[in-house]
Amino acid sequence: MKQLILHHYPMSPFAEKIRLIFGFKGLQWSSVIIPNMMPKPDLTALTGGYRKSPVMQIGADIYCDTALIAEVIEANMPCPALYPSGIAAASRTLAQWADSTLFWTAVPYTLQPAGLAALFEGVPAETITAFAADRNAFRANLPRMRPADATTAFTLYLERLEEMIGEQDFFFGPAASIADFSIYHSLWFVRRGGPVAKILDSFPAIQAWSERLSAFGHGTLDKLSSGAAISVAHDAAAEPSVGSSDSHGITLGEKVIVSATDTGTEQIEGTLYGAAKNRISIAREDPRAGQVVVHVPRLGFELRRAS
Ligand SMILES: N[C@@H](CCC(=O)N[C@@H](CS)C(=O)NCC(=O)O)C(=O)O
Repeated sequence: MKQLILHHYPMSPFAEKIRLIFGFKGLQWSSVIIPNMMPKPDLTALTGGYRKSPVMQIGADIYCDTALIAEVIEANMPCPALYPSGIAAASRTLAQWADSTLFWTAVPYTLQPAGLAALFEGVPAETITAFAADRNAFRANLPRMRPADATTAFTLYLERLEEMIGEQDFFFGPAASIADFSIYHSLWFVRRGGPVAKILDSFPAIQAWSERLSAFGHGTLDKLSSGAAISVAHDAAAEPSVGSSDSHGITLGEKVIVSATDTGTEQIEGTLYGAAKNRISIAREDPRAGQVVVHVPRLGFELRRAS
């Protein structure tokens, strides 16, 4: 299998989702640590602007968003399955809810003053101020949830999840699926919040399930510098285009812009290289990375002509 490179940082919940999927699949991967706030010049040399964590790189192919990254990992290593037959659609749908609604409830729940103090213990005040300003811009499109509302909603979600898991090993029965990994990373983040993590003590089925998930580990990894990852892209050729099943009336080769619609909406500009049912691929030229192809999922991204 080709070298899998993950651009991420330790405290990133969405990165934890992918690190654990690497463990689940028993994969070997290369770890590039990126900054946890802007600027991220070596990451955006590869992505053309996309700034979120994580990003997966295979040669000159750059995969954004964990929904797509998980699909690409599955295509490279189908067993054990992330989308087991019979529960594939249900697990994708629950995963989408967890990556959006559950995550954006767990974050304001955790970042109330007591959780914030635990997460940023020992961090200089000016770094915390810079981080807060970065995240205010990052999530400007989303409504703000106050701590009391976040606590109420998060408690209700945990009660539902506890009931859903019941006696089962995983959310859809004896086999893990993408839903488990998507639910896990939000709770993993809450667990880092010191006193606010106590909320999880009241949910024994979730606790037991969390331990099953974390036992997958992170696979085997080696460290790579961001400069070396750029060289890997520079020296590789991207995979052939997936062709076009475009619904936007844009033909391959036209100049386009894609961007996420929820958070981190920085634009990626290039030419349309591929337009599959669930994936958009954009070719772009970077002074350092050379010709790269950036892939984003359809869901959660918008595509438009550059002019
Ligand atoms: N939908 C994205 C969400 C990724 C995301 O929001 N990641 C967070 C970190 S866990 C992020 O990028 N925050 C801003 C940053 O790290 O600069 C995905 O599934 O990959």
